Order: sequence, then structure tokens, then C-alpha cells
Amino acid sequence: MLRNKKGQTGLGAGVWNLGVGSDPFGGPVRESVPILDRLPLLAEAGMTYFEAHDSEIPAEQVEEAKARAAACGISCGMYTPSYFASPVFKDGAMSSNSPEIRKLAIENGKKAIDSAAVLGASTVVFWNGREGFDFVLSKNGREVFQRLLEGFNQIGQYAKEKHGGAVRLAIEPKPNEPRANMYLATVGEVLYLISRLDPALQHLFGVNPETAHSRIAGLDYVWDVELCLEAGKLFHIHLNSQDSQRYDQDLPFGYTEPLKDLALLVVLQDAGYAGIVAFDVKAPRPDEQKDIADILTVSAQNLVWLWEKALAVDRGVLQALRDEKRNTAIAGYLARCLYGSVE
Ligand code: GLT
Ligand code: MN
Repeated sequence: MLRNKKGQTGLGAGVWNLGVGSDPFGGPVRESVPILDRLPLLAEAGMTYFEAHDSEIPAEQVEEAKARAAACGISCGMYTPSYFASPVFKDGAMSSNSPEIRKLAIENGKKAIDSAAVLGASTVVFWNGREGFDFVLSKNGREVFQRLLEGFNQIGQYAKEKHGGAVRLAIEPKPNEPRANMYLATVGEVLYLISRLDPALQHLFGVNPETAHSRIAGLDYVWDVELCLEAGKLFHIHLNSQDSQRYDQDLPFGYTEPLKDLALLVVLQDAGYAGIVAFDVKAPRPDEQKDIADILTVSAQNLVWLWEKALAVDRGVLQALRDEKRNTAIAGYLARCLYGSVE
């Protein structure tokens, strides 16, 4: 629980966070924990909300999942259609050159919204992992943009007509991996796309920025989050860590850049962010089965510690240093709040 947080104070994590440890170079190293058996593991790790894909908890299983989650005291915070695992989406979903595949993608998006409503999740995330290109001119970029507008408009219209404002839609940017270049690459690009959607639907669309994805793009995550807040579009948040611009690592929150993470929490507190704070981390390959949830307990512990330190940051001191134009001293003050003693 995050003390003095507005709105939802519990933490969330994906069922996929507790995976079998495979990577592009090697298969599973742990037994696969059946998806619904991961719910108690999330609860024991201190999560209040679980997140899942339609490929993990399909529409036919949502009632059962809801009951199993309730039995261990958690609920669904976010549900999401998988546009990356199935071979059918190997060259994109809503952006595919093939009209049948675009149609299927839109259908899956609508179904995911229905499942989210049954589960009581207020947010559907769209991480459209295969929308992109490995070779230039393999798709016409201008047509692709129109296809994305068409797809999200149709899905937004459905969400509005069927569920009113009960389910909101958050697009998650990522610049590359699995594609060499992805559409919906950055927060700025997603905000631009939203600004081009049907004005009557734009209020249903927001962003789910993820720490690692901004850092892989070489962008500053604190600013990415500030930009979402300024636009009124911070609908959800995926926290983790990333060791520079290499492959997507999904390391524990608070691990690589704790000072920037402290600053991020100051920003979220000052904005009164009321949504769920969720982790998108990955149990690392070398971790043993019995320790599979360490990635979540470490992330949660770091978050709670940093959250308390962020509450203790004296905003008056920050403002005074800004007024005095002492930028380096601001970095020093944050470091003192993080590493030193706060008088
Ligand atoms: C996948 C991706 C994440 C997304 C998940 C939701 S799936 O693990 O790397 O960033 O949030 O689709
Ligand atoms: Mn994510």
C-alpha cells in the first residue's frame, strides 16, 4: 500500500511476470506455473491487482479467474489483448497489410474490452507488439497511420457504446523489440495518434508508459510521465528498471536509477495520480522456481521505500533551489533525500 496516495493505493503486476525464464537463446528453465495458480503468488507478493492477456486468461475463463482472484483477495486491474504471440500477427495486427488480419485485431480488441468489464478491470492496455517494420517500404507508413486510427476508432466506439466510460483504453509505447522499428514507439507518438482519433472518443484513450521502454528509446521516463500527466492521459503505469539501451530486461523497479525513480514518485505524488501503480517485470532466468516472485517483492519493497522518501522530499526546498537557479544543487538535494539523512 502506498501511504497518502490518491485513488488506488494497491500495487499491480502481470501474471506473465512469473514466467518460465525462456529467452531468444534458450527455452524454459522452470516449470510453468498454471496461470490461475499465479494469482495467489501475486497476492503473497503483496499485489492487490493482477493483469493478464487474453491469451493467458481467455474470455471463457474470466469468470473462473475472477472467483480465484477474489478468493485470494485480489482483483483484475488491467486486461490486454495479445497482439504479439500468435503467428497470425507476425507482421502486425491493426497495421497489417492484410484486411482480414486487421479485422481480427479489432475483433480481439473488442472482446478484450468485454472481458475486462466482466473482470471489473477499468483499463485495457494496447501494447501492439508486432506493429512495426523490419524493412523500410514493407508497409506504407502513411497508410499504416490511417489503419491505426481506423482500428482504435472502431474499438473506442465499441467501448463507448457497450460500456460507457467503464473501461478506458491505454496505449503502451515501445520503440523496438520485437520489431526493428515499432509504430507507437514513444509517448509523444501515442499522444499524437490520440489527438488524431475521433474527437468524440479521445477521452477514452490514454497512455501506459513503461520505464524500460522510454529508456530503451533513450528518453527520460520522468519527462515521459510528466508529458502524459500534462495531457491528462496517464491512465496506467508500468514500472521496472532497464540497464541502458540494450534488450528489454524488465528488471526490478528501483534497481538501476533510484534517484530518477525517486523524482518520478515526487511527480506522481504532486500530480495526485490516482490510478494503479503496476510493475511489468520478469522473473530472471537464473532464479529458482521457489524464488520466482522475488522480482515482485524486491520491486514492491523498493517502491514503498522510495515512496516514503518521496513524501519526505521538501517541496519548498526544491522550489527555493529552482528560484535560485541551482540545478546541480537540486540533484544534490535529491541525493541527500535518497542516500543521506533528511533533517
Ligand atoms: C509484454 C510487454 C509489456 C506489455 C505487456 C502487455 S506484454 O510483456 O513487454 O510491456 O505491457 O501487453
Ligand atoms: Mn509493459
